[in-house]
Amino acid sequence: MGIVTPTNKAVLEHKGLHLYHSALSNCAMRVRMTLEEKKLPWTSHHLDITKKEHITPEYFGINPNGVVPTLVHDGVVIIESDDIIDYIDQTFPETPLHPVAAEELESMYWWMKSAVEIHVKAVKTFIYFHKMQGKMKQTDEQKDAYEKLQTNEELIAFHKNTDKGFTAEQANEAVAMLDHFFKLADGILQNRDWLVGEQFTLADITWVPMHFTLAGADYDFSRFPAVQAWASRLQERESFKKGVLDWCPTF
Ligand SMILES: N[C@@H](CCC(=O)N[C@@H](CS)C(=O)NCC(=O)O)C(=O)O
Repeated sequence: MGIVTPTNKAVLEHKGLHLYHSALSNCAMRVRMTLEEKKLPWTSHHLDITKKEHITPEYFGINPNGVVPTLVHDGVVIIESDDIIDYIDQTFPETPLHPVAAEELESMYWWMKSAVEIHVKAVKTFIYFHKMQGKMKQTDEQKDAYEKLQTNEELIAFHKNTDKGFTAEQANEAVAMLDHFFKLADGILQNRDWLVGEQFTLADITWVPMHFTLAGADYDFSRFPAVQAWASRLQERESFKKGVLDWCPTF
């Protein structure tokens, strides 16, 4: 999706980099890590999603899906974490976070798109089932506000589940999807340090917050030792400490 035209025109006045984000959002962690890798200064607009601070007409006027993160750069509004980190990498080319070879570039975008595609069905569903069940209930007032603002069918269906609770069957489907990708990553990481080629890229930045949050929700990573070693390497990076742990020390 990338660049959108906001109906909340106030953000057009933002100068520099402004990030709308939440401490525990794995999608927002990607963006904070990318900003730290590039050593870019940014202004924080923190929204506590557990308190539904993002469910307001003002925020839906910036991000039409009402989810975090959203980046505003000199009045340009960018949504979707994979598009945001790609935008940052392209706009601030120093310290490139992408490979040069076309085949590797394609592979990097494949890992990034795959993560976004499975976000609701696999990552969110697993985490809500194992960690948030019952904790994200909305009051009738919040439900009304959400239904008036939200038009994204996938998110409407997802949030109906957060209220009544996810089933074990949905959680098992989530595990099967996650296993598929982590098994693939484990095979790749047995022979090299990063997901794509020889270089640390946006693919690693996209997937490591998923590792962090899923591990915090007790997804069993002991089955994927090369993924575990990769995550330990990543956790040593300054960008992980500042972009993830400073905001969310434990998940
Ligand atoms: N595809 C979006 C997903 C964003 C998303 O679902 N964000 C979550 C946090 S990781 C959120 O805002 N959840 C609050 C909600 O669904 O109301 C992206 O990659 O940016």
